[in-house]
Amino acid sequence: MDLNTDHVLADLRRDGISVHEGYIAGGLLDELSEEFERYLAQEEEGVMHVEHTPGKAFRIVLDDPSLRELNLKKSCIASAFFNDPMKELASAYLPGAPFCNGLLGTNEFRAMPVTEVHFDTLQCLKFMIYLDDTTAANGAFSFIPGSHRKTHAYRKWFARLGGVPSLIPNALPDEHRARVTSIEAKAGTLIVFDTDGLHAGGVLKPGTTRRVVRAHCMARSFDPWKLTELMPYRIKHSGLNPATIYSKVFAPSYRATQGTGRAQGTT
Ligand SMILES: O=C(O)CCC(=O)C(=O)O
Ligand SMILES: [Fe+2]
Repeated sequence: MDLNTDHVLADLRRDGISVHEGYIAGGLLDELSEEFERYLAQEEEGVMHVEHTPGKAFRIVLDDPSLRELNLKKSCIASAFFNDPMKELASAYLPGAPFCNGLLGTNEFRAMPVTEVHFDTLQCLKFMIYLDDTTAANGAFSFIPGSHRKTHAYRKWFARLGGVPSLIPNALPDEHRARVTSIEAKAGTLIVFDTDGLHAGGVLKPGTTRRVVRAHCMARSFDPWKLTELMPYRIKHSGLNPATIYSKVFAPSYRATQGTGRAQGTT
């Protein structure tokens, strides 16, 4: 579990993504996999099942102090994410963001897209580990390197103009899937990414499965300008909101994500 934080930071700033094959190896990978199956089969204290359309998912609770303490003692999945290099990385990349307040395990087995091409409505730094060898055939995570910069500017102006951050149009029509690069890699690979980069869970071929664990650190959102803060609620939530008009001009092909909470950055 070696991570050179300077290199990862440089990758993240340039591309929005950094990939590390062999991050988890050998016995530890087997332990993570066994624990994953246990949690998927049954909830226990501090571990809850959550809705996940292309398959099944569980959440390891880390945002409650006592459950966090319990999970850091008993869960090797939680411990794989809670370490000093990841903490250091998160605080350098997203200063002030709480460290890994969410941790999710997902098992996809339906032959359908895991997600649309999107950026998360709330910006996060995510750490994702493949538990299986993963290729485009079984829904590999995919990403457009460098796309985080445009989203960041779009998000900043949207918020300043009075847009409701969780309502920012954030998904692209399916023809944009041709633009994403599939991250095909072995079990035990760590992918660190800025969710402002355009990304998608791939499309599973019939009969394939994919298992992934991931943790997220959510950035603080931009503050709106004083004047837009005073906007009446009805205008804020209508097509007259200056942010909505801006979005139509700046990012005309974007629309709101349908489906998973992950696209909202909340899981
Ligand atoms: O599961 C995937 O491959 C994509 C997930 C995603 O969109 C996210 O974690 O923000
Ligand atoms: Fe996402």
